[in-house]
Amino acid sequence: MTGEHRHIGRPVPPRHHERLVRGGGRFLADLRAADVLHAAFVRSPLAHAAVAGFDATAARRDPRCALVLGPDDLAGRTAAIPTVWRLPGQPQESIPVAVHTARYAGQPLGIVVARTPTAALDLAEAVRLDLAPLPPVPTVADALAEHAPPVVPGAAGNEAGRIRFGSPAEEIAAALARAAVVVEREFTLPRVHHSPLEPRGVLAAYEAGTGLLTVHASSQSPHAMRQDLCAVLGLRADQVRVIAPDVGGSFGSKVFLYPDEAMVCAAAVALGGAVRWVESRAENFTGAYQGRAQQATARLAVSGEGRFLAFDADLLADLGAYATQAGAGPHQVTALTLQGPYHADAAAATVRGVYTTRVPTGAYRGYGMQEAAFIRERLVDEAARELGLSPVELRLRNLIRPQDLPHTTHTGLTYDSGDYGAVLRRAAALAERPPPPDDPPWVRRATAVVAAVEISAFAPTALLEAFGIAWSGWEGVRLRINHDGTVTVHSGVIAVGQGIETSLAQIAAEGLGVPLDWVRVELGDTDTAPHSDLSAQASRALTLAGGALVIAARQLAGRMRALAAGFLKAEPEQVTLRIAATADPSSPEAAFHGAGGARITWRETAHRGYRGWGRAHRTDRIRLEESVDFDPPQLTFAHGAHAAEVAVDLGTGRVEVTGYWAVHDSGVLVNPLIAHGQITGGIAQGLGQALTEEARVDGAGLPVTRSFREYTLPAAQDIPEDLVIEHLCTPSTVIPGGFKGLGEGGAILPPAAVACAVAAAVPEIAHTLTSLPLTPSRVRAALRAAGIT
Ligand code: SMO
Repeated sequence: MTGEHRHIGRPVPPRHHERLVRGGGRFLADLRAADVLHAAFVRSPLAHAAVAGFDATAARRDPRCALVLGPDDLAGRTAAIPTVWRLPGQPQESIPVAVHTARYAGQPLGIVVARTPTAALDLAEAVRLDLAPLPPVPTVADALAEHAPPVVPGAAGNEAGRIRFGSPAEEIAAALARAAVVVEREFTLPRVHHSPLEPRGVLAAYEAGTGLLTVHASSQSPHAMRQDLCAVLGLRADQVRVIAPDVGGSFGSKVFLYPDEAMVCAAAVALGGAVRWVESRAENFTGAYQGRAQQATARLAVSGEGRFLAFDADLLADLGAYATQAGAGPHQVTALTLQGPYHADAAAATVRGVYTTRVPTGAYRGYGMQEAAFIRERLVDEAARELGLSPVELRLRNLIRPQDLPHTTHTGLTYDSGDYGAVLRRAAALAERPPPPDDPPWVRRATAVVAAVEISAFAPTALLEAFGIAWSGWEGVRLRINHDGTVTVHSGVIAVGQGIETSLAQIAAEGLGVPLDWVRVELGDTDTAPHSDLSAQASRALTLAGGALVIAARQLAGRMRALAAGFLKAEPEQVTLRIAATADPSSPEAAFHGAGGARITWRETAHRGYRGWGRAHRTDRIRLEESVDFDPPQLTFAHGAHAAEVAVDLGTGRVEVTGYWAVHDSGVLVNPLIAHGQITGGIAQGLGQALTEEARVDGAGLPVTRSFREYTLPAAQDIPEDLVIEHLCTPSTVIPGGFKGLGEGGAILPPAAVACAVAAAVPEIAHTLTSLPLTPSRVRAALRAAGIT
């Protein structure tokens, strides 16, 4: 609009920062509620057992007890939670809330509601469970062993189903046959915890008089939660309102309704009152869904000239005891993105979902793309070693070039725009530096560069339909100029600490040509937000809600101008809008100007519009509100290259990341500060998975990692001081505004970058670097086996 109000691209401090830092956050535990009761769960202490008895007599007799619901009570009050993305042949189509067989340690079997949180915990302990133990099936190998105990009825051999994506088998076979080099390796990406700062939590209040259930939840997808709650509790959509207050991180662990969350809501309905549950960290470690959990046998075929002939993988997905609502979704995305940013004559992957007696797995930041990048980039590295080529050179030879775009991969993904070579070369150049002169002889140091694409704008509804996902992919926004000229944005995406409210405000302010502080962004309430099935996940919020907002702001700016032109008795093109940066909407410094010094302030225009005074003029519609739904024509692909420098201590096996350089193309950046924060956070999480994180159980299937004592997250001192992030920008060709995603990008590449750098530092153990995390003990074992230490 006017040149004074360029907001897109400005590093505006995110709106939530100061409020949260000053303690002004309103997280689930902070919400006030009258007469609220407190919930605790009776959880299975065993990994696998028939629940023969659930005796709550003592608990119910206690005066502090308000309600106990055991498996039989829940069976009468709840239906199962529906799934939305199933594997072909998957026998289990929903997740029961009422269970009579425990299939993982920590599984909720019943709920106790009492006057205080402590009383609820006491009374939950007073419930006497009669469990008949069944054999645990803690690993995929156990599950696939001959005569393995069945986990899920109807799942032959504990297989949930399988699916194959990509080139026909004959093409893969032919490529393997004509290859000069075929590298095949086995990979393990262990289960990991999301570890959000704020664990899960629900505050559910039911009013018997009105029949309304209001649920506050630490959720990243309130509309999805409402749909699931309706299905589980048999309520109508107009009876259920879900609100996400401040959410302290989610990373994929708060996408779906969990059985324990459903129980809290069922208890509120049963009591006709308010019930709160705030998850403890220990419960989060055992009861929240986990990420990754993939094993792969994968191969890369390369010609003598170093041309990629085929990528091929057999992926085993540890689904845990139930296929969650998206089931093997992340693993399917691994299969879809295995080819990454490279040309290849053929590419394919098969996914087999496997049930084990562990907590279910699901979405985690990067959603299968981190796994794909690790497998692919390690294979490329190993092939380079066998061919005697530099790994960077081999990558550059095969990267898809800008002139090849748009390019459709063997799995049917169409990359829209980017310069993969420029990004890789830039990362390599940034990482180039002489080794420090003072490295002791027991330290080996090296650098590696790796590359990946990041699916964003997930997803065109037609694509979801093609994948059999029972969801819509579009995102809607409602943009309103209020009667006083201020601006309100409603969207179904939500803020989980990623700063989306600031980015959307910038897009609206720029589109309307107004100062940023006139714009308020309202998110997270199903009563007021446009419907959104997918909300804040899959690097999609900015591309889809932002894209919709670009369109809405353009339309509304035009309407406002036409309205002002009517009042000024001029044609819209003859009218100019001038707003001083610090003006408020009623200031003469914020006005439309016509001919001969005529002007009308922004506020007066809105005010008259609301009164209908413009109706006599050329504008036939003067509602100062726009609702736009945006369903993208195709996915858009962000991409990036990361370089890691590591120092490997040959004595202890410790890997230190001494330098890290990330170059991303996330299209048009709305807010570089937010982009920097997102990429930094993603890298930190990815480094944790590279070096320390693994959710473990013992032989009986009982969780060993139950706190941050046993489960090590990277701390500030583990993040290299030399962390450099740069952006090269190729605007998306499919998203209005040219935006691409960046929420997951930072997390996709660190494990690949670190493992490839360790391989470069200690080539003698390169072939073993296929399992994460690269803990000192694992690296030292490899060093010892290679006779180095
Ligand atoms: S793994 Mo995400 O929250 O799409």
